[in-house]
Amino acid sequence: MTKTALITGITGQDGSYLAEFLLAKGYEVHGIKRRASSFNTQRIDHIYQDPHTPNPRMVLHYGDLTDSSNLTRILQQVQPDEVYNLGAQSHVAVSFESPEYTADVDAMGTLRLLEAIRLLGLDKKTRFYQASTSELYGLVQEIPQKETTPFYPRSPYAVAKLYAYWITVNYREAYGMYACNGILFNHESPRRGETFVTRKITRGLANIAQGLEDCLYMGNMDALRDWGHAKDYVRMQWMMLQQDQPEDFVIATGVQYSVREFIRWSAAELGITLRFEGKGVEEHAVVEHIDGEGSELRAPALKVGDVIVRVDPRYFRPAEVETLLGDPAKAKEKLGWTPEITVQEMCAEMVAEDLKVAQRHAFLKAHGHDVPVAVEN
Ligand code: NDP
Ligand code: GDR
Repeated sequence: MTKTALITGITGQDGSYLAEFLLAKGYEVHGIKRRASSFNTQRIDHIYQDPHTPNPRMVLHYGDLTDSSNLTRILQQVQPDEVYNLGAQSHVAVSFESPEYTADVDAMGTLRLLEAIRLLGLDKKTRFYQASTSELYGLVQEIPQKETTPFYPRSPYAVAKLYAYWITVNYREAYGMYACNGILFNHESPRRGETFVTRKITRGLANIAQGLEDCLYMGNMDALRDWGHAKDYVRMQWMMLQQDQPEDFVIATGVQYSVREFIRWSAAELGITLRFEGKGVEEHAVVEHIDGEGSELRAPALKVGDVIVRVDPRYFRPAEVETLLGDPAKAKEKLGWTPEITVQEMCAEMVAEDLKVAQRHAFLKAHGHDVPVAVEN
């Protein structure tokens, strides 16, 4: 029997990898996309199926997590075996600027979905995955963090996700629903949104190396994160819904690095050795050495002594999460899950992808065309 899945947030990083994964497993995949004034389906265009084809296995529905009636209608129509609630205002810094909207989507949106499943009588059929987050640990109470570590959220985003975490647990306990939380630590990929720190770095440095930008402006480079690859993490999202009993799991690699280290690796992928100088807001990174081999292709715009990374306090957060390190032992023991892609391999993949785009843009610019490289980040 073909299984049917509904993914909120299908147009996002995880949604796109999860949709690919489920299609490969033979699922019929439905996704909710938001109406936007321009196309917002770039991450899933390669798996899009024309609705005119007979029995398409991937179907998109317009919708929004702030709209109960819309969610109810889609659930009623799709009757999914599995719901993956990945939709969210997912940017921590932005949540300080739009706290109420973040709460509406991330907290209330989760409640709306769970309640719609229940009221439609799908609670015994439909399994529910909630995209919970290591941000719940915030001001960490224990190192490394595991399923039993107390939460201490540090942003409107994390507080909203705390509600979503507990309402998922509550619907499981109160109504016997198969509902579970994946407490996922940071995961990245070439499809990562451009304003999250890893992608901002790989894209920014690739652009600088190609002469499209001058300098990368960073916030807190001391922050420590446990970074994995999104492909490994969506596999685990699916595994969590295939167990006999619903349970919550931490998904992490168990190693952490600083933002500064990620900058160093990214630069190294471009053949550049950086030297960090100065302290606090004065800190900056200087090009110390350029690897001769292939440098005319990778970093033609750079020379030794260029300052290409600086600090801009604009990117400091009102309350920071300084350190996150997950303990994925339960996922390994109970589900046999281990990450297959290291953070260094992921960094190399991200730089390679961003370099290709930057090289294309540099070529166009050299031939007199406008290229839209700058973003507000
Ligand atoms: P993205 O920001 O890449 O994707 C978020 C998705 O949610 C997009 O499809 C977005 O649509 C959609 N969305 C935003 N607002 C709404 C709304 N009001 N109604 C419906 N959909 C909406 O996030 P990721 O793929 O990285 O993360 C997926 C989930 O996992 C999120 O819930 C995130 O909070 C959580 N998470 C992520 C981690 C990570 O490191 N990536 C770690 C732990 C948890 P659009 O494309 O139109 O903007
Ligand atoms: P995070 O990811 O807040 O952990 O949330 P992000 O990549 O935005 O930040 C990671 C760390 O890097 C520091 N940082 C900067 N961050 C950004 N975005 N831009 C900068 O210029 C910059 N300079 C330093 C941050 O302060 C932070 O400490 C992500 C999101 O995907 C959430 O949805 C998810 O829940 C968590 O990961 C786990």
